[in-house]
Amino acid sequence: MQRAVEETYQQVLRRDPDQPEFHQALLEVLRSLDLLVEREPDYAAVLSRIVEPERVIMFRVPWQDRDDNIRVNRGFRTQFNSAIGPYKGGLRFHPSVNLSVIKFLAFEQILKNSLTGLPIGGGKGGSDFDPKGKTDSEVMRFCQSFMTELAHHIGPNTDIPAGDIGVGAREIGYLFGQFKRLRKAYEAGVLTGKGLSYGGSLIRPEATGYGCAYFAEEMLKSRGDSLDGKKVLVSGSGNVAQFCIEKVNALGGRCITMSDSSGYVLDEDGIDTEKCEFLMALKNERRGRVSEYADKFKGAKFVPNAKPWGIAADFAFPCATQNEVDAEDAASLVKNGCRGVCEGANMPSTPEAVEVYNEHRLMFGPGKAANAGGGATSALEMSQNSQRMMWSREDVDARLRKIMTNIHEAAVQAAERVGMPDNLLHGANIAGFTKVADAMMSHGIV
Ligand code: NDP
Ligand code: 2IT
Repeated sequence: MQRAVEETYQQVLRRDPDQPEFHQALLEVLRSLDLLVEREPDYAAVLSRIVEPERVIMFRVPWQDRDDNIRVNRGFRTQFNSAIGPYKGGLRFHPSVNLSVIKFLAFEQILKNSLTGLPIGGGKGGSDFDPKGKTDSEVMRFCQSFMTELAHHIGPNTDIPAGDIGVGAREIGYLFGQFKRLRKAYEAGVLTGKGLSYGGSLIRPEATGYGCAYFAEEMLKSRGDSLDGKKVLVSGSGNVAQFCIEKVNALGGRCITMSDSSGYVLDEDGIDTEKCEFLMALKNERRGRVSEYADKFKGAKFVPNAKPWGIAADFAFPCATQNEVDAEDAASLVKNGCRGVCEGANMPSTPEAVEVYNEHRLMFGPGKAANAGGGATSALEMSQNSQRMMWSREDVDARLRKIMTNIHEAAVQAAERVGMPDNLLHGANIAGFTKVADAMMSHGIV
């Protein structure tokens, strides 16, 4: 590694030795930036600043459960980089959330948001609160308490949160309601992923999953191929997975798996439109487990405590969570004929899994490029809020598709710039970084 790159990494390890997820995300990016700095050494000057968040906020979130017990969770918001726009990124509610997880996600978000071509910086937040098994009233009280503190730090021109794992339409509604009450003003652009009745954008719920399928279509197109007729594995069964399945189907593919933390479902007949509707109602309304899908549809089977990566298929879309595909899983994918992996989730492949993809020349769409459609459409929601207008479904979807095409193109070009054609991971890291770094250099040492 170039000296400046290595020193930057060592400094982070010394300062925050207990943040493995952040180290992993950072090292992956630094390996790409090493190629850039070797050719364009001026960029080295930005490294020590871009790895340090502009601000980290941690706070107590007290709330009362249904039996009047006092519960205390921890809230986070990492405002990582505002060089090209206000901090932007989701909120994750999951028991595994800690500062390392939030910093890895916020760091990824800087480069991802830059890739969209829209003026949004990078941030992420959340809590170790577990919405599973909680009543709507408990979730509402938690969201109100969380927002009571977070409201001091966000605004339509400073920091704009959205959803992520465990934060969907219900949570965004409660968070917005409390923000509006505290602020005594209607600042619609403070959150994205809002309901359509109060400032949401058409296609925002669909955007991450649709965008991921569009990105895979671009990767295949560059090789004269398409998703049409492809057998596809999907993991997860939440927001990203649901709309990824829907769009892959629409593009002629056949999705045969989904999963949650209890196991996976295999449906060789394909998760068609009707079954996808059942899945959405199961997950978004009844908040049940994927095993119920296998109870409902003949031919589908539920495999507990396992991941879907051992099933033979042409393409894989990991859409659940970080590090869900390891080297062994990657080897199974390869052995069973898989030709490409497109990441709906953030950092779902371990570095060792990515090595296996590269060794076997799989097409690889890294998360920060392939799942950027969510953040991009959030920025389109902000534009509509500023205009006090609402664009049509067709309009937003066409913009999303164009953005995904542009991201693919930018990653291809940046990969060529450092002599690594076809390596979209290096390409995405470098294309995302250079725009932010150029802005930081213009701003002086701040
Ligand atoms: P949801 O909460 O809607 O769904 C998450 C899914 O992943 C569920 O099926 C969940 O299963 C599963 N999952 C979560 N954590 C784990 C775990 N530790 N082990 C196994 N399975 C797990 O979240 P999203 O669909 O919004 O997010 C999925 C991924 O996509 C995340 O990595 C997120 O960061 C990323 N992403 C999301 C965007 C968005 O717009 N929502 C945008 C870009 C990326 P269970 O219910 O059992 O926990
Ligand atoms: O990881 C992500 O890009 C998100 N959770 C969505 C961020 C956003 O601001 O819509």
